[in-house]
Amino acid sequence: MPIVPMLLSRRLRASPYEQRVLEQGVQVFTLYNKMTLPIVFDDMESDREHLCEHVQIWDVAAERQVEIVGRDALQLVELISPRDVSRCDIGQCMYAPLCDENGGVINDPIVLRLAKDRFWLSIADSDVLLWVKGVAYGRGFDVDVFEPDVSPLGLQGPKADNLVADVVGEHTRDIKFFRFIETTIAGTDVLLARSGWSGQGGFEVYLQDSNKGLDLWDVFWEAGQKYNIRSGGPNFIERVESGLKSYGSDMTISSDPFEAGLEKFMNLDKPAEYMSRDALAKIAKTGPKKRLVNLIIGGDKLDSPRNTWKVLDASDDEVGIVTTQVYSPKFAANIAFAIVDADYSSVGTTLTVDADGEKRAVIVHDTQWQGSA
Ligand code: THG
Repeated sequence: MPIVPMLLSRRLRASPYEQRVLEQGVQVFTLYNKMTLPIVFDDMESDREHLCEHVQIWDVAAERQVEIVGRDALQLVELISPRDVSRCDIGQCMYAPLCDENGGVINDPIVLRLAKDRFWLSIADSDVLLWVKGVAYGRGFDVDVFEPDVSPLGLQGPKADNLVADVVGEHTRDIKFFRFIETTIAGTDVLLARSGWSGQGGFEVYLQDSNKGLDLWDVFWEAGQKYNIRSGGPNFIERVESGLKSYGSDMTISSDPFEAGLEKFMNLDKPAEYMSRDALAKIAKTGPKKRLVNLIIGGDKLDSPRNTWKVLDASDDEVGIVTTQVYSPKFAANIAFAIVDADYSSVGTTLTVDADGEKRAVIVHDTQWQGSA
């Protein structure tokens, strides 16, 4: 896998945890919301193994927040998402796709409701702030929309519960999935949510003062020694095994949310106005033209996550593209996500991919990777 160095200039925005991440010997960063996002420390496979057994501390400050606050805040969040955000309690997180007037997916954030009229969109990698500001201005809404000084820190893995209970208190074991509390850790006010971009469970701590980043890190790092804590990051192998899709790779503004498999996170009949209503109603009737599917790719172990391979039918016509691909030690197989024409999306469909000139057999698999081990 080719690894290229990145120059950490001021233009590439720094995380408040960066000093620790560098001290911990980060091997690979990716770029996310114009920030560095550390993703590999030891190597992808051993990072994955450790994540599934212990607890890791993740610098996910690049998951930026877009704050929407003011009298019309709910109306604005409703307008930009097909999910019924009016049902989101204060203290609740909701995974809610943002869709434009054509039904295109703008982003797939976690929405946090901090107060009746105050929300954070915890965004994936696309420019949400400017779009939301434009919508708010165009509609004359009474809201402020801005990027607050908030930097999430992830604690992921099976021992995250014990670690957070030790640091914050036993009551944190009762925080339900996608709920958060307000608390103080290392002398700084944070939100503590049960969430995170792995299938291994854990928490996300939303730091609200970047001057306190290293203090917050150190508290968990020291308390985590007895749990064999290590630095980590969203793991490319584990996330595909767990079925987590990444905006920019597995869906883009050209995807509709049906194609992207986000039906579960939409309420097309919600009472509030939303700008994608007509477009999504149309697609709901005909069904999407394409679908994001799981694929098993035959042949040698894959060693590059770059996603440019075409999916071909029996006559070598292009019927899709691979969006993410990786070798999974757990399933002893090359596992992948691909966007294919809906006609070729049912489980068991056999196709091929053009793997940089080499043809490989592929099969559409179910979304849980059942029976692939
Ligand atoms: N945490 C925070 N912000 C984020 C992410 C995160 N912003 C960017 C990106 N990740 C947003 N995308 C997702 C996608 C999936 C999930 C979370 C954020 C997720 N999905 C669960 C699943 O698919 O199993 C469950 C979703 C649900 O049931 O509501 O967790 O990770 N702060």
